[in-house]
Amino acid sequence: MSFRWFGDSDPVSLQYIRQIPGMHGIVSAIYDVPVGEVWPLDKILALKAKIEAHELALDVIESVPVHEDIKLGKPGRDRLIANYQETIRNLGKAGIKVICYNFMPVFDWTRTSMAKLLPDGSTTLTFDTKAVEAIDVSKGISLPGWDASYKPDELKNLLGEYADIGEEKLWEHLSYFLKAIVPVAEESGVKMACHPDDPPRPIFGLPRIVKNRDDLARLLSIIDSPANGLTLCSGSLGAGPKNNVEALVREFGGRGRIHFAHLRNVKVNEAGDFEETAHKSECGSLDMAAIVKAYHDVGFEGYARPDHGRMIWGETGKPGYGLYDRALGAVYLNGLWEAMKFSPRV
Ligand code: DNO
Repeated sequence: MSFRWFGDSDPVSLQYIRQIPGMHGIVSAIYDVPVGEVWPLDKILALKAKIEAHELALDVIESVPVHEDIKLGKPGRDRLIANYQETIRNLGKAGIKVICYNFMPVFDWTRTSMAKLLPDGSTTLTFDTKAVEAIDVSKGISLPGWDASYKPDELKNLLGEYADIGEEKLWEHLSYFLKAIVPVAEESGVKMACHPDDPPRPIFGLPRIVKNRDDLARLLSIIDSPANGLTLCSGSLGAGPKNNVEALVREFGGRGRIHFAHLRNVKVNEAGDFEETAHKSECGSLDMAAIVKAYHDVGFEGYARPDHGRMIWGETGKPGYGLYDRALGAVYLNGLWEAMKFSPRV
């Protein structure tokens, strides 16, 4: 069990994370190296030492971001890929076991509200399909969490560059990237773990290719190596009304290709609108016990994290990444996992 921590600026301290029962490790990243540049070994080692001083492990990195020029297949990509390879080598030298990344054009996870007030007084992240469709991309995109990420012109240019990149082109670019980095990950003793698209569908006319069972199977078939694996995010995939997360765990976990489990619950409707909920099965649409059981049945030995949580008990901080609800989630998930010892593997 692990917990995401955003470094020294994170309002949640390592000390508090350490106090969560059954907490083994931290999932983090180097945040002050520009996307596309090499993560120096000394920075990685310093991060690791800081975390280990709190008796926590740093085995998983989330994420090493992929530069847009790699996703766009631009001529400069070879230099950026060489840098990515060097970062993988450095992470391997520091003993990192799993690197999470994603291949979503322009936007990483996207929500329409970062703090929807729920009847019990907690707040949560939500996604409303109609609100996203109503946005006129040509006039600029204002979305919570993204407002300050790009200057309007920069965003316009970037979206323009993606105009001729359909799904098949994006697959080609992913494949080019994986063929270059997976052998380096193998040599470095590191496993790559692609995070699915969140939400699992195209947004703003941008292609998205890691959305469902067939996409995951296709990604894994590009290179049939354990170093080419998945971060299976129950909340992201679970927001696709047709995705069956338990079946995905059985299929891809059974093949030893899930290295990192993101475990959270969502309440989702037919249109694909969703709200992030507390972890317990009855709170959302996903049967968390069945999902954890599937991990147990396939003999999962990878890493997990409670992923997001609501904001409860008056906490303020980074939406989705407060201490309290994630801690409750971690303990709930550890409880389910411990109870699996009474459950035969099927
Ligand atoms: C959201 C996260 C994602 C994830 C990246 C992985 O909270 O799960 O931002 O870190 O997509 O590359």
